[in-house]
Parts: sequence; C-alpha cells; structure tokens
Amino acid sequence: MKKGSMVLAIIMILLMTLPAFAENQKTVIFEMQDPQGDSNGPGTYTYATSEEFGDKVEQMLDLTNFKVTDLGQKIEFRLTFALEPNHVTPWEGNGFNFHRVDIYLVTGEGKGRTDTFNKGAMVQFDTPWDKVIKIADWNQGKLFHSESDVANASQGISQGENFTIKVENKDIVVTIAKNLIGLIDNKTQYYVLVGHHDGYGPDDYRPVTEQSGKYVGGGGADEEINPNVYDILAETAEEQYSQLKWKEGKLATLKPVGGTGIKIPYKLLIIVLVALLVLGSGFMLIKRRRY
Ligand SMILES: [Ca+2]
Ligand SMILES: [Ca+2]
Repeated sequence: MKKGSMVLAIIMILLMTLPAFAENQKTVIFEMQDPQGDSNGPGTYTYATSEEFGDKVEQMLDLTNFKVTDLGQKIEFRLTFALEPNHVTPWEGNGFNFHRVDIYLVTGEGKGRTDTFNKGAMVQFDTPWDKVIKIADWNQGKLFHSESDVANASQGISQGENFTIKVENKDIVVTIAKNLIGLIDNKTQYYVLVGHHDGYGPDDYRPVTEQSGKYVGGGGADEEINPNVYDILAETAEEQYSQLKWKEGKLATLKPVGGTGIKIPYKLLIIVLVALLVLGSGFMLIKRRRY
C-alpha cells in the first residue's frame, strides 16, 4: 500500500470510530474538593456515642470531594469521604450504614423551593432547588422533584436499574439515567448535605441536640432549631461553619456551589481536530505529488 493510501485509510478509520468515542466518553461537568476535618457542622458538633458506630464516624462522614460526570446516557454523582463509607457496617445494607446524604440540585427546571423536601436536615436554601437525590442505605435512595408531594409515599423515583447507589473504595457513587434526572450541565448548582443516618429520626437524619447521647449528636441546642448536618460542600471550613450557624427561631441558610463553569464543547473539539488532521494530510499528499 502506498504511503498516501495508508494515511487516507487511517483517517477513514479515525472518522468512523471517533463519533462512537465521543458518545461514550466521560465528561466531568463539575468537581469540587471539600476540606478534610470539618465534619463538625457549624464547628461544634460531636457524634452519638453508641459503640455500634465505632470510633471513626467523624472520618467516615467527612466529605472530601464531589464530582459530577456525564457518562453519555447517565449522570454520575461521586462523593468521596476521608474514610471508606463501609469502614464500620453493623447493620449490613449496601455498606454505608451511617451516611444520610442529600444532593439538592438547582437546574432551573420547575418551580423550585427554598425549604427542605422533608423536615429533617433543619436548614433552608438561599436559591430555590428543583430536584433532590436522597441517599440512604438499604435501598432507600429516591429522586424527588420540588413539586413531589412528601406526604405521598408513592412519589419520587426509587432505586433500580437506571438509578443506582453503591460504594467504591472511599466513594459513594450515584448513577442516574439522563431521562430520569434531566439536564445537568455547567449551569447546574448543588447543595450537598451530609448527616448521620437514623431510621427513626426526622427524614432519616440523626438529631443533634445540646449534649450527645448514645443515639443523638451533641453541640446543637435542645430548644432551638439547629441543623442536623455534619458536613456540607463548601470551599472552606469557615464558610461551612458560617452557613450552618443558626439563630433562635431561624433555620441556617445554605448557599449553592457550582454553576459558573465554562462549557467545553468536546464533540466540536474532536471534529475540528479531525478536520485539521484531514486537511494537514491532504496538504502533505499534494505537496509530495508536486515534488
Ligand atoms: Ca469535609
Ligand atoms: Ca465541608
């Protein structure tokens, strides 16, 4: 085969395979680190003391990274913690017994609301959210919209083939089909709340009171409405402590993160690169034939 034909054959193969590559490639939509060592809510919280929880709940619930990836047909939400979420699992399940996480999404779809979907985390939101991914062990994860009726148990989308929650090393990984979650892009904003799971607590959050006990956290207040949240996704620990400060009779107000990224058009980038390659090779061939 002549060199020119060889180059053309390679280009043809590239042109045929690249669209499939573009379709299956992973594109990171959003990623943000969270400080390690800040899983103490507004800076004062302590953990429930029952020995069933082990002595590393603080590290287990300490969020260190949050990444949202476009997988083609699905969106992946990956939460990384300072310690494996299944470091201690006294009650079996899928391996994250102690984690009660909510990912509230601001996508601009729907009416939105600034209170929590269900009463439990005891916070409110600065910007209205319109979807929330409830993460809890024992397949209790659900996807709700702000219009969903909390009083109707049949509302929301339950875990299944197109909505999975699993543990991978230090990560809790949520994967949801795009036709369920809708458009998640560089404009999407997020509130990530990490609490301590309690199947008997409000909205499955373990209450934080003034003094910790066997099954309640400490460092909050008995008479007031403090957040039942140990870690939130925020740039610094100080930012988190400031957001989770509550006042008598007034819920703490959280601010969303994300929504400011620049969208990189990967598919367009690949098409331009291939076009440049084709033009460059064509130019080389013409040049060779002339001389
Ligand atoms: Ca953290
Ligand atoms: Ca944090």
